[in-house]
Amino acid sequence: MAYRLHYFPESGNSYKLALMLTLCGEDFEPIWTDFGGGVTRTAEWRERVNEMGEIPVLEDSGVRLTQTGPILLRLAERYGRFGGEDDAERFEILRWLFWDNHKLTSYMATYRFLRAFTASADRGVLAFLRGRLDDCLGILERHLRDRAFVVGRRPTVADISIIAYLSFPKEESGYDLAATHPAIHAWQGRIAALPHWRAPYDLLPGKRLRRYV
Ligand SMILES: N[C@@H](CCC(=O)N[C@@H](CS)C(=O)NCC(=O)O)C(=O)O
Repeated sequence: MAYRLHYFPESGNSYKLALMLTLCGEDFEPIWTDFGGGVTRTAEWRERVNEMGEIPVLEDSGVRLTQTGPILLRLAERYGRFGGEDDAERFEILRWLFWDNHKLTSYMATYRFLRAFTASADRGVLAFLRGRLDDCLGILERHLRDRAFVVGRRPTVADISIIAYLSFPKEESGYDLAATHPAIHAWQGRIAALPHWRAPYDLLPGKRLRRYV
């Protein structure tokens, strides 16, 4: 398989796919994209690359795929790695992928972007998003208190999806999970110990967005 990943380094959604491919022992060609310069908002990019105007886009032997949830599931099936072993596990993986896309990733991506990568974020908006995130992280912390991974006894694409935005430096997110969320922190250690694991900015190189914090 030949993979090309359209990404920008701060994109946790891109990290989900980069990490999955890397953990599966697969290479990909990184295609740095000028997200900060607004390229994904142009009509031309939306017509040519992704009608949804989003990063990441994974080219899989020339076919452009978007939305990390279904892409992760397809890769899990292709490589026989990080998928569910039975119907109950597959249901749980989907349940947590939907939760991550709708709640944790959505709030964290927006909060971190406003907090760290914009010049003057609205304090009221930041406070609202922080409250939503505190709740999401509390839910994840409770879930991980008595289990090693999000679903079952092995890591799955649910872990890879959920952990992505929690893997960037605490200076960006404003969350010191090692200090405040011990179960999440221990789970991060288990994922980081998987063979081939790499940190986000190792897998997603290139020019960064300007950071304001
Ligand atoms: N659910 C999508 C989320 C993708 C997404 O929101 N990507 C961000 C960058 S990490 C983006 O392109 N945002 C542009 C926008 O929301 O306008 C996925 O899983 O791929």
